[in-house]
Amino acid sequence: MIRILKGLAIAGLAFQAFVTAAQAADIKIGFIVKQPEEPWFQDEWKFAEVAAKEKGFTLVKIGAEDGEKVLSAIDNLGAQGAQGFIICTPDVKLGPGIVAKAAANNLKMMTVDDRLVGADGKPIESVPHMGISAAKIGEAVGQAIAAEVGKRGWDWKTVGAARISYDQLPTAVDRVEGAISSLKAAGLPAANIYDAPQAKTDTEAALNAATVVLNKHADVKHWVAFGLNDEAVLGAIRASESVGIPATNIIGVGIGGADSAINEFKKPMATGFFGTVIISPKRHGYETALMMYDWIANGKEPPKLTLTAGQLALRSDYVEVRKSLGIE
Ligand code: FCA
Repeated sequence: MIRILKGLAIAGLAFQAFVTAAQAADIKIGFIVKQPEEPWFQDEWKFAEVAAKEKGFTLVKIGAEDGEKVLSAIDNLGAQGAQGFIICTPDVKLGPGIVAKAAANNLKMMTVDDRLVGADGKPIESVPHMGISAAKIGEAVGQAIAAEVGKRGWDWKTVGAARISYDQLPTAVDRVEGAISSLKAAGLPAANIYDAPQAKTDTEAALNAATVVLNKHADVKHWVAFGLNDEAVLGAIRASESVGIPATNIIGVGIGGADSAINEFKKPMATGFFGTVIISPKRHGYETALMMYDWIANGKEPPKLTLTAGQLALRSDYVEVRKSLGIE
């Protein structure tokens, strides 16, 4: 009798495993990103793929650089029989439209990196979100710059700050304002901060924005630069090179830590790109994909808000920092 019961129990377990595997195979999750060519987003996708392999679901990666592409991507996911998606939208103001599109297609959704805003300009709190601790990370950027300004013995009065900005994106504002608060606390006069608004969040747009500011203030001797991400700061550094500012006269610290930053550190001669705050594409890609899977497969809704931390890495110590984070 016991043996029969045991046999039944084992058969039951096997059946359960079979059902779970079959369910996972039917699960399809979209991962929509605003800038597919950016290494950060490539990494997010890579880690989401790890989750897909681990759980056996299908991941559909879609690049959507504008609102029209986002809306058709969501329709497309619906038509393909997906059950949910994760999105970093090209424009957070599309929030209500994206939420409505997801509902019309009966898709669960969560956001990553950039949080949707509603018609009232406030974050849409009903949509689960994973972002970075933007203000804190920005403060770390500012502190790293300030420490180096001190080491180089610059007088704050002679320092110009290039604020590479993308103010339509709240996380971008939080990041640069965090940096500014640290820099001001260290002694940077508010009048020395020059806004360089970028039209897009890539290196080229940042280069264009920074060039205008550097040319306009050609009398400034020492520069510091910060922005939304590594691309923004790299744009400022490329601009400084093109107008003839020596690498020793500019200190830029980015946010990200993906290939764009690491390749810069690997250059034989130090550039003005002094450091980056490394953030985690593994958490943002792998964890969001797992959360979405768990929501679809087990009805477990993701937390409404998850904020991830960053870790400063400099050209001089990035290898060790990456090792300590388990990246290298
Ligand atoms: C935003 C930026 C990306 C990355 C991400 C965490 O989406 O555009 O470069 O920093 O936040």
